[in-house]
Amino acid sequence: MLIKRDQDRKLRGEDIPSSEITAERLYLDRRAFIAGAAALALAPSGVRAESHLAPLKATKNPAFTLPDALTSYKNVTSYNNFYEFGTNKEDPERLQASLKTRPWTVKVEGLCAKPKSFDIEELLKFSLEERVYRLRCVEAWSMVIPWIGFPLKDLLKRVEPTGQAKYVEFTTLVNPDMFPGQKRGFFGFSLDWPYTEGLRLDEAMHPLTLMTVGLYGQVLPNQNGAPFRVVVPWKYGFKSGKSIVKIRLTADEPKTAWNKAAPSEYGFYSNVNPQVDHPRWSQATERRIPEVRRRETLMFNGYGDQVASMYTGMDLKKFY
Ligand SMILES: Nc1nc2c(c(=O)[nH]1)N[C@H]1C(S)=C(S)[C@@H](COP(=O)(O)O)O[C@H]1N2
Ligand SMILES: [Mo]
Repeated sequence: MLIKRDQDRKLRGEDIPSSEITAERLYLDRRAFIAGAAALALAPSGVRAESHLAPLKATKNPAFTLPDALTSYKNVTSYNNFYEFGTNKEDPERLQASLKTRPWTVKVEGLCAKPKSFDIEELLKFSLEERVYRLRCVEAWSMVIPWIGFPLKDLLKRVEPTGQAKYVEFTTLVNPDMFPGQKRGFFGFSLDWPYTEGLRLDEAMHPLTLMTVGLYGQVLPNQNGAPFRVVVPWKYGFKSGKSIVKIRLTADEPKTAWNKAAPSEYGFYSNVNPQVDHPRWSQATERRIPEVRRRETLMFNGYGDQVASMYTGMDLKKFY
């Protein structure tokens, strides 16, 4: 997030030729046509290469749709922040193949009566929904993504948090063989691995907080945080930790990777707030990838009706 130099260059070059039909188009076609096969038959060969991931069935949840146009599959999967692969937006797509998502276990532990390790196959059997959410990066760009997942509360309830549990900590995999950015001697900006993030327990239990396993009708692409990634749509994107291996219930506010790296720039709460600028740039507006024009950033990323009450009485300039 500290490095912005590639953004404009990358964005300008990113327009998709109209001749190229993306997985997004395929996805929309699938919805539009009863015969999905017809859409596949019409697609040029390039499409199949882009949508090789396993399809994932999920029930569309009509309570979580948006009037906004979806960001293209191409943009969602080629303009990423995933510093385990490097700091450039194109690094995650370019280097993603080294991440192996099987076998994969997620430990849910800490202050709970029934700590448990969940195999990824077990997590895929949770009741999966499709929800369209905005994701607003702290760098002042945003996307609109059809995620597939289930509310985190469904998982937390299974382990029965104790009365002492006040926070939830998320930990991303550490494995330098899979993540070049974690290698010793990696040349470039590096975080203190593992990437950790955290939420207050009420935020974690909020129905909007989604544990995701897919997007655009398929399993998560590696670059988007496969195989298991949290999505917190009213907070800046960095709160949505990728490739999660541990979820821990704690009494104290967890340390978070970006807060450790630059405490004056990235706080624990990190709610999207157009009124509180980042020390080095405004948060009042944003660019919807791949647009150039700016639009106004909405308080809590547009989810204020659902989440504002959790912060009643808090000074959001202080708890940024
Ligand atoms: N483990 C890990 N999770 C991460 C990041 C990261 O570098 N490592 N980047 C964050 C940031 S800054 C953003 S904006 C989103 C980007 O998600 P996307 O690439 O799927 O759009 O992932 C977040 N989760
Ligand atoms: Mo971000």
